[in-house]
Amino acid sequence: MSTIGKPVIGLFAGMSNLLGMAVAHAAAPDMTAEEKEAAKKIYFERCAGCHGVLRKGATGKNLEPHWEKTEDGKKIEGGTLKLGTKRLENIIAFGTEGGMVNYDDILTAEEINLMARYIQHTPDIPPEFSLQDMKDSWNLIVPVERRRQMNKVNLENVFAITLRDAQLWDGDTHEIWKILDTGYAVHISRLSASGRMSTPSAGWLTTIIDMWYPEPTTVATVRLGPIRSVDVSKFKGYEDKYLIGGTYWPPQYSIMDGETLEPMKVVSTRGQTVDGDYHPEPRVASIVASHIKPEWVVNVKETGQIMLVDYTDIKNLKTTTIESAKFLHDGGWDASHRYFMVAANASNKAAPAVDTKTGKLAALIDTAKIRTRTRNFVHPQFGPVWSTGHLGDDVVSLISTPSDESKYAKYKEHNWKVVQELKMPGAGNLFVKTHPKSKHFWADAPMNPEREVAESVYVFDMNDLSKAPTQLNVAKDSGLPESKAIRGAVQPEYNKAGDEVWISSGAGKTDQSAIVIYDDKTLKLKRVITDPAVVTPTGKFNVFNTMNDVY
Ligand code: DHE
Repeated sequence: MSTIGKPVIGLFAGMSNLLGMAVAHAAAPDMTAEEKEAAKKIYFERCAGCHGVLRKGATGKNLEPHWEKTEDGKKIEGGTLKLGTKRLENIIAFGTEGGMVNYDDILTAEEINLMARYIQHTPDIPPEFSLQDMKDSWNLIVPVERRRQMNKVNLENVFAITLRDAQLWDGDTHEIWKILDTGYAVHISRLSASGRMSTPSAGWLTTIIDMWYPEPTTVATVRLGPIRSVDVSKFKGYEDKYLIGGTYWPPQYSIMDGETLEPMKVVSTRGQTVDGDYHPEPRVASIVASHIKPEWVVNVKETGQIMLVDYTDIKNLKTTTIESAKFLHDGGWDASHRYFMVAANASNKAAPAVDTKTGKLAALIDTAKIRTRTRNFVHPQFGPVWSTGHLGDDVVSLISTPSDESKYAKYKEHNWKVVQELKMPGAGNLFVKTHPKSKHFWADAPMNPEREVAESVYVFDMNDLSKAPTQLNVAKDSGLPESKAIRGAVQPEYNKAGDEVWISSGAGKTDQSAIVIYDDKTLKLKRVITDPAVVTPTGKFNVFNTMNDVY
């Protein structure tokens, strides 16, 4: 069954795609060259992440001028041309119940009209980016032999926080250690196997920040493309030898030297989906490094193929490709670090779990919801479980996972089944978190349309998971005045000791944001950080927890 839309003007559109040029559809509204340039920039910065560069859809809907697909044996068609400018303006401005967020507080009315017209035209195709392009962009600022430890900071309790540019916080003192310009649109930060070097994934620029210096220092940079995930080689004997980065455009992953970022290899992810259809833009979603093998798990979003990339011989790269489910996103390890479960967002029916020991698909778990990300803990009744929240439903699902430990053998009958659903006050969850030393399980809901829900986090008691969660209104606890835009509470993250939890509370660019810290045992407010430098914080990555995949 093909779910990929087809261009309305067949051969002509196809040829223009090959030539890398955009062709206006006859019925698309007129635009000047300047308007198109401005719209193209907004599209790549704001829309491509969900809808895809070629607009074929993933987390968001297909936005081609015209598409056709077959569902349950029936041919259906649609497209932006059919929706027209007025309807598109409304969708962009006010969002939809399907999960599209409103942009009326981000874009001006003129920009909304511009975008509504632009997406009725054939998609623009950005240029490719080769190994040579990467090599040309590579900048080794501090050679490896000149790097030495020059501070006594407790590096394992540093937090890398995503703002417009990366920030590093001393987790012991709660003070900003350094704000670094790491390029536009930082997403996540990953830590080297040693925990000394932090690599934020940003717009086009990938950076290594070395924390050995009196102040964290950028030691190398390279341009790869708009990137969502990076990781290092973590297996014994290969610690920090290589770094891998996966891009949304061009659809490929790149392997670099882990300490200098010297580009070594680029591998395209273009190819067939699990249904056998060719996809021109299968983007690299999450990447994780195995602790038990010299391998990375690379999740390719649109094709639903999970690649196990063996990094022992980069020149003769061995890859195992596992068929799973389409629209892979983010995931998490089980407690043993043998199984990796990944969300298959728009497939909406199965969450693939990979057995990295055997290199095979272990299960496709039926959860019938839109999953977000997974965390693991030991359930009092069901033993080891994965947990995953949902963007589109008001529950957190707990899924039983196998274990090699004999004490958990009695839970075998539950393995790969949803054993419990924890009730949330509404949908809109993005992140859940716990810690091996904690008895609490935290879930946010920043995408919920209700202010009260979106601005709060919900804490479950793991001794009695049938109890309703405790609501902590993070925006109120921040003490900041009510902002026009909702001050969503985002991504709980533990410190190394597992006794405090940091939460981002941010609204618009011009509103003061906060990092709100709670005591995990008492759930009492511990500290609010409202430094003016804290602007729209999102992800927070504790060095120890990130380098060891503790969650
Ligand atoms: Fe993320 C993880 C992709 C929007 C905050 N996000 C990830 C990962 C992927 C991804 C593939 C997994 C990386 C890994 O672990 O290897 N995110 C995307 C998107 O495609 C999407 C929908 C749109 C986009 O253009 O990026 C998107 N993400 C967002 C946001 O709007 C968030 C809330 C804030 C932001 O980006 O400004 C956001 N994503 C995060 C965070 C993580 C993440 C905080 C890591 C969480 C963790 O606990 O590990």
